[in-house]
Amino acid sequence: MNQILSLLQSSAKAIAILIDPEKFVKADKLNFLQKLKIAKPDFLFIGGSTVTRKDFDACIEILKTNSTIPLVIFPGASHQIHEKADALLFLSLISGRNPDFLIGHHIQAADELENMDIEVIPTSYLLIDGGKKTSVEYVSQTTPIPNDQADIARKIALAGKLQGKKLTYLDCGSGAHQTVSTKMIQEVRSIGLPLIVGGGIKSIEKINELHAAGANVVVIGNKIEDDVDFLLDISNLQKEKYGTS
Ligand code: 1GP
Repeated sequence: MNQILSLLQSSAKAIAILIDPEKFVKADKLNFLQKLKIAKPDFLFIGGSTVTRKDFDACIEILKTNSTIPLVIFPGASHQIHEKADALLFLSLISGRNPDFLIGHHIQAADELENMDIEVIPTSYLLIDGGKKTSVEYVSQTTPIPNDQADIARKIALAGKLQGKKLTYLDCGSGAHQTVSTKMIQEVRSIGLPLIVGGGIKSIEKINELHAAGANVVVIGNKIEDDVDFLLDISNLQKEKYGTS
């Protein structure tokens, strides 16, 4: 039952759209879902720093009813679990030293996850300075890694790999001014785990640049909340990659 991990491992130049349920429930869902169908991203990630269980569950139900794109939980807290999702990134915020985000939320979720038919993917999560204080930094009360310290990021990700993590996620946090640097992507990719990169990515040029540097999956959240038509640009990118069918 490692379908999503295999998909992530074999992904090159993949795109994930991040949906924050708190914002999604208030948005024009029909318009979003129509454009999502056209864009055909490789993954949908769902999660947020301050989401209620009610909004989270409602969002999963809507997405699973209206889309066949693999749905992956990117949880901000232990209650963001749902058996209709295809997988859950079991994130340890190993760039920080807050025990709640290293192991605390995981313990709270463990029994429920064990009894659920959902793929759980151990993931190293590293918060990188993106030029502004983001919700993740505030909520987790951890200090991000300086953006120019690629070697520190590599060492932390390597330690995560040796602990058994299957993926690395480098994140500048939602709405960051600056994205993860190409140098950091190259360094972290050298440890040999699939790499997800997110935070502050707002253009097709930037997506291409981060893919070329070695990111297996690039995550887009805020940009689509601000401009849903960006999904149409993503559609063109996906067509170039996979052909028009
Ligand atoms: C944040 O990686 C995600 O955790 C996405 O960031 O919302 O800035 O695209 P944006």
